[in-house]
Amino acid sequence: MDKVLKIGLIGCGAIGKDHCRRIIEKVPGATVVAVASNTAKSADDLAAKYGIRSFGSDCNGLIADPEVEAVVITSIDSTHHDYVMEVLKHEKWCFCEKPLSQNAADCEEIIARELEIGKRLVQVGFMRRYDRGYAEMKRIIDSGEIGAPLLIKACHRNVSQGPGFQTENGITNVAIHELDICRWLLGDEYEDAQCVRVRQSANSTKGYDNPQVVLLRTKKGCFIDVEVQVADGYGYDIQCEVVCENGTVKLPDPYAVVRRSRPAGWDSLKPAECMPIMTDWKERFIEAYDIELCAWVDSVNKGKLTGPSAWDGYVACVAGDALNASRGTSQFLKVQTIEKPELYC
Ligand code: ISE
Repeated sequence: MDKVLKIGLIGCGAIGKDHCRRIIEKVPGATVVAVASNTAKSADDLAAKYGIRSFGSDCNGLIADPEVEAVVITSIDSTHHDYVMEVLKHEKWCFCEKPLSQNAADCEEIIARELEIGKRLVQVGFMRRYDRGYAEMKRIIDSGEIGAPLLIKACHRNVSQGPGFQTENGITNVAIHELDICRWLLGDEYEDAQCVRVRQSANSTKGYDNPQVVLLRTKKGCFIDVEVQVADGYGYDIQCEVVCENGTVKLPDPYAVVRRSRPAGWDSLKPAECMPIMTDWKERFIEAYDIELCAWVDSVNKGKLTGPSAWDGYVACVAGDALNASRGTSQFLKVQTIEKPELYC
């Protein structure tokens, strides 16, 4: 019989529930055997739904349990580092949702522990690398057909944020996706970074900056500009265009089919109402999440991780730290990493 990887899942909020369903219903070669969460009730409810074990709020107990071979971490961002370190204490496989940690220093601890073990055990949930649109953009850029990449113009817009959201989270929780995907698309590393506060939207009444503009320069001299709106009030809108020497590549909208007809009430519709726009971020990259977890399980079952590493999680956090430190300084700050260990080359 084929191997079935037994997974324990920590964090039973929106993405936790989604990944639990995904693994049980869609991912071959794996199942979820146990769940735990900061709030015991959400773990109990999810466990009851699938008839699996609940560890309530005992997340470390779940990690230590002998039946659990791999751990998926989908808890709140500030808990990621500690749970990853706990999983590494038991030398188990770990899939950690982005961000790997809240800052670069915490990521360095994770890297040091992996180096001690001598094996990659951690994968970070940068699911955009598994999205067909981004993958096709990368294929075209890497083919060299349209020349060398020069610039990236991107935007990341969310409808709204929950309580407790802070300006810094616009980088560590939201723009972190761009910090990973831009270096992946360009095959380049960051030189320096600057976060610019611009005119604030009328939706910015909750005490955090909105929008913020993220500027990055790479070692090869590419320039990246990302508009980050964490409360745009209209939709989950992700855009990315890479300008190359002899052409451009642009991320397609998720609705690839463009309807050209007159729906009922057409005359009274404003143009903006004609084009559907998603509001739930879990839907926008739904296929990428499926492919990502299938690829992770496949690589774990083969004994060698291939997806975004602790190093990738670290580089994104180093850039994030530089951006947060640069806010209000009007200066580009160096994105200074430690030397890349052989394990991640
Ligand atoms: C959200 O917190 C996420 O985790 C998603 O991955 C991201 O795409 C979204 O913009 C964030 O708000």
